[in-house]
Amino acid sequence: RVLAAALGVLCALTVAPAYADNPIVQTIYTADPAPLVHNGRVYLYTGHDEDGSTNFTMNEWRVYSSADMVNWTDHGSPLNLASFAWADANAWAGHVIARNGRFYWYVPVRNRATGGMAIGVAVGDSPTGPFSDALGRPLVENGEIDPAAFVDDNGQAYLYWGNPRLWYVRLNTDMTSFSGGPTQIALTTAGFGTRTGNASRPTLYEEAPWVYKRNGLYYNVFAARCCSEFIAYSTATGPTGPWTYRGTVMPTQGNSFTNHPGIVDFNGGSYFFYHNGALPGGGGFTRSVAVERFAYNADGTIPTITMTTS
Ligand code: FUB
Repeated sequence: RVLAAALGVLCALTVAPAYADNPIVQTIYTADPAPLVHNGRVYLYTGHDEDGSTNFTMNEWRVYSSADMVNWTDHGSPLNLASFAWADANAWAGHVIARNGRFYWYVPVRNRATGGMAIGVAVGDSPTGPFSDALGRPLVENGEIDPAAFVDDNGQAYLYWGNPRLWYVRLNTDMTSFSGGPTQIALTTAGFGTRTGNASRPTLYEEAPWVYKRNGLYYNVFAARCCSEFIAYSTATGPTGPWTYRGTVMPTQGNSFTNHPGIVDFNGGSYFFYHNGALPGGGGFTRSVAVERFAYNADGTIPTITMTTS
């Protein structure tokens, strides 16, 4: 019996997956996760909700990394508002992508000159920086937010963003310029679900697109229906659609009126990053980034994922 018990413990130690507690960061409030897998590590880029915020008080972005999804290293804040001389507020949801040995960090910030939200891009030679403003001006500006970049198998890169609309541009290979103008993705109910009670926003799409390709299928995972947001997704056979609405990824849950998705595959598992208000003092403006491991269904659909807090 002693041997059996010992074997049981050994099996449990060997087989049971170990994960860090949620939220991932428990010393400050973090929001808007954007994971990147690079050279055997997951790099997690986040925003920073400052303590006691009663609105979005966000002045910097932060980086964490892990080789095992259990132990996370804090790399501090290699990018902040002051990095963009032309910006004066709103260090909101960004996205980092690697290309040609460089790292491009797309961020929405307020343009001091216009007072509107614009998308800037910083570049660095390592996933933890240092990063600097690549252009000294916005990459694109139309008052909308939440950039997400994607490089297709043929090398064509895209930048998606938008709230209330959804846009893309074709990025050039330098990743800091684009060809053609910003193009709107048609927000149809077939593509993005049906929202009731809001005539100006008939579909569920709100913000925070996260676009990737898996087994030949393009996924657009997004924050749906402010202001008790849930995470939903659409799929397409091409990077610009037409999109087909596929349903809920993460239902409304947790103590935050926003949520924000990020998905990566790492070491044989799939991971869904999000945020909620789970830390003490947490809420809509004091959020925390968390992660759940999940498995795609056999047909490629994403299962419904619920939040845990520990
Ligand atoms: O963090 C500020 C804004 O809240 C983000 O840009 C949105 O995605 C929402 O999470």
